[in-house]
Amino acid sequence: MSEPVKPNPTSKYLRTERLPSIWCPGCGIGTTVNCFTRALDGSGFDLDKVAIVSGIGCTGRVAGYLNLDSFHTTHGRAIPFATGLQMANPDLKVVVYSGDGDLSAIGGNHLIHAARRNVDMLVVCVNNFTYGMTGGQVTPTTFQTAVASTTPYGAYEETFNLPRLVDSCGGVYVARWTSYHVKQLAKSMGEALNKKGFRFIEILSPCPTLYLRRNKLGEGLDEMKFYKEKSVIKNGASTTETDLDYRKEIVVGTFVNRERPTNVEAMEARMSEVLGAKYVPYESPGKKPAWA
Ligand SMILES: Cc1ncc(C[n+]2csc(CCOP(=O)(O)OP(=O)(O)O)c2C)c(N)n1
Ligand code: SF4
Repeated sequence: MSEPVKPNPTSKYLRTERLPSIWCPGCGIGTTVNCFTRALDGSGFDLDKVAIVSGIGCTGRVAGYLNLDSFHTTHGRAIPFATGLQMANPDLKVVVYSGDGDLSAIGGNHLIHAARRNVDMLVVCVNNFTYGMTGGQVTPTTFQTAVASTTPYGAYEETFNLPRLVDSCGGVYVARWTSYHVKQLAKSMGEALNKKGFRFIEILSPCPTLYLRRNKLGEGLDEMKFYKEKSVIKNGASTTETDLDYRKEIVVGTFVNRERPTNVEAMEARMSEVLGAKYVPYESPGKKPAWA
């Protein structure tokens, strides 16, 4: 007699009625979602208090597949939307989940200022080095010499090292993994979910359809083998030593885990210092203030 099939532990976190997903075979985005559901599974959080926000792009579709309060916002605007959500309801755990183009190109200004202000949110960036959804254009993370639809002779501009950028702006938790590092990624997501302030996890991930194929780098599985061979785990490494180079060593790990007042805490401290007893502590607009 055949054994009963055990339910997949991730199913309860997904809108399974929407499956199969739009992602291509070999795409790394789904693997990262699996890690995220495992992090949620181990967290013990009230899922009614976790909200997920994404912008536009293949990664931006993640919000629609998770069985949480999900918001699919406009391109590059996931962080400001998430900031409003968090300020309106500070009890929520707010997660932004989006692609490298969405977060660091059109949304780059929001990324640096949310990190500077230490807004209380976790930002997960799936970095596939290209604009997947719109046909493989160059992004701020595309390596020099890699080919994109808009750089047919190879990219030539300097690239962002996203962990270094967010660290230098003041993010309190900064990590990089690849979609090969499923155990470490799930653990890191769990750690970051449990922390306050601006947390950022970059995940290097294959886009076989528009990046790997165009650069003659094989299929998704070939890229996973590449990640396995070239990654070096250096937890606590200075982000100045984590620059990436095309097809060279990949430094992964949790680089930053520091404490700093969130933007709301900093505001409270300043206002209390200046106004003393006259200061009425911040209450979210949705709640009645304690004194009313
Ligand atoms: C204001 C605006 N400009 C451009 C677009 C077109 N657009 C949609 S998704 C996208 C890029 C997505 O790339 P990325 O964030 O890297 O995500 P991926 O698809 O690779 O996961 C662009 C340029 C848009 N929807 N809105
Ligand atoms: S185009 Fe690339 S990023 Fe988008 S689903 Fe396909 S493989 Fe994934």
